[in-house]
This record gives sequence, structure tokens and C-alpha cells, in this order.
Amino acid sequence: MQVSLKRAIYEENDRLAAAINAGLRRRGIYTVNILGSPGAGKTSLVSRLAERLSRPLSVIEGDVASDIDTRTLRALGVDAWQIETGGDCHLNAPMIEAMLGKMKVEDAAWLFIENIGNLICPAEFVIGEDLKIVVSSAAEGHDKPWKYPIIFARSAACILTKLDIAEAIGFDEAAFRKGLETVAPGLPVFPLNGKTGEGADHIASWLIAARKAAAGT
Ligand SMILES: Nc1nc2c(ncn2[C@@H]2O[C@H](COP(=O)(O)OP(=O)(O)OP(=O)(O)O)[C@@H](O)[C@H]2O)c(=O)[nH]1
Ligand SMILES: [Mg+2]
Repeated sequence: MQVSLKRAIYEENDRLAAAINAGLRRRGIYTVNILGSPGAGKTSLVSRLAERLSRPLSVIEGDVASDIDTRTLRALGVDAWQIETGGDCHLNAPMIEAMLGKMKVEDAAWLFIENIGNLICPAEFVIGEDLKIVVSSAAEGHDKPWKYPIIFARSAACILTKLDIAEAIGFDEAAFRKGLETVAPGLPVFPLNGKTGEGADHIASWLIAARKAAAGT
């Protein structure tokens, strides 16, 4: 009973997510669902990309509470909008549909969705995105791919932040990459210093290429 109810919830969400994605694609909007632990560097990544991407950019910020990240991005001139889930550990397609009704994403824009900080539930839901990317910080430890394989396996790229403090916290990058290769073979990894922006040019180029490849399909 519980299993079939859960399946029905997923199916309903997936149907709506597919419709959202189709609507955004028709308008030439490319949508990226950004996943990762609390404090991994998701908002820093968005800020660094906003400085580098030339098309219009809108952001949906997901948090359990507060509009701190939305205010941070707006202060940088980014068109950011906040969803407060009030406790839910992930965003879902109905939340995105409701938010898209309020905001005004320009045609042909980028739409970034910063999901709730957590390595479990956000990986299980599609919300209308073209692709997911996962931000993982050295501060979380190098064992994360083994412990949370699904989020890495469902992502199209991994952004590895906080390598500037790797030595101080004993982060073993080779072990992290070995874990990634085990759970998500071939997943591209992009080191990023979220504070200075070092590494963000490569991520921007990769996203532009992914967008072009999707348009060609
Ligand atoms: N040293 C260092 N600090 C970083 C790096 N990237 C981000 N930070 C810092 O880490 C903290 C958290 O970064 P955010 O970008 O807010 O992380 P987040 O994933 O958006 O956090 P939540 O939205 O709260 O889940 C901030 O103080 C950032 O300045 C990095 O590469 N190196
Ligand atoms: Mg954030």
C-alpha cells in the first residue's frame, strides 16, 4: 500500500516535470538542477557562473527556511526567486510550476535551480531540468561517492569545491575520484574555488557545450 502510494507520487511528479521541461525547452530555456550538501558551495557556483554566462539568467533558490541565498544573488544583480519548503527536504515539480507562474524567465535564458542542501531526496526527483549537477566540497570528506552513490550517478557533472582547504582537513582527492569512478564512471569533475571563481570558466564552457548538444537533439 505504502509502496504503491510512493510510486504514484513519483509518477505524478515525473509527468509534471516532463511537461515543465517541454514548456521551457519550447522557449529555448536551458534548466540546470544544482544538488549538494548544505554549504557545499551551490550558491557560490551560481554566483560565479552568473558573472560568466552572457545569456539572461534566472535562479530559483530552494531552502527549508530563509531567503538568504536569494538576497545574496539579488545583491549581485541576479534575477533570483526563493522557494521556502518549510521542512520538505527536496524541491518537487509542483513547487517549480508554482514558482514559474510568479517569476518571468526570459526566452532563451538559463534557469538554475538550487535544490535543498542534502545528498539524498533531491536526487530522487526530477523537477523539469535538462540536467542535474552535484556540488561536493572537500570539507565533506572523500568518501561521499561511496556513501551517497545515487546523487553522483544521476548527475551529469560533479563540481569539487574547497580544494584550497583540502590539506588542512585531510581530503584525499585521488580516493574521492576513485569512488566517483566506481559509482558514476566517466562523470566529469570540475574543481572550483567558490570564493575566487578559479575553475568557473571551465564549468561555464562545459554548460554551454551541453546546452548546444541538447539543442541539436
Ligand atoms: N574555502 C572555500 N570556501 C568556499 C568555497 N566555495 C564556497 N565556500 C564558502 O563556503 C560557504 C558556503 O558556500 P555556499 O555557496 O553558500 O554553499 P551552499 O551550498 O549554497 O549552502 P546552502 O545553500 O546553505 O546549502 C560560504 O562561506 C562560501 O564562501 C571554496 O572553494 N573554498
Ligand atoms: Mg545556497
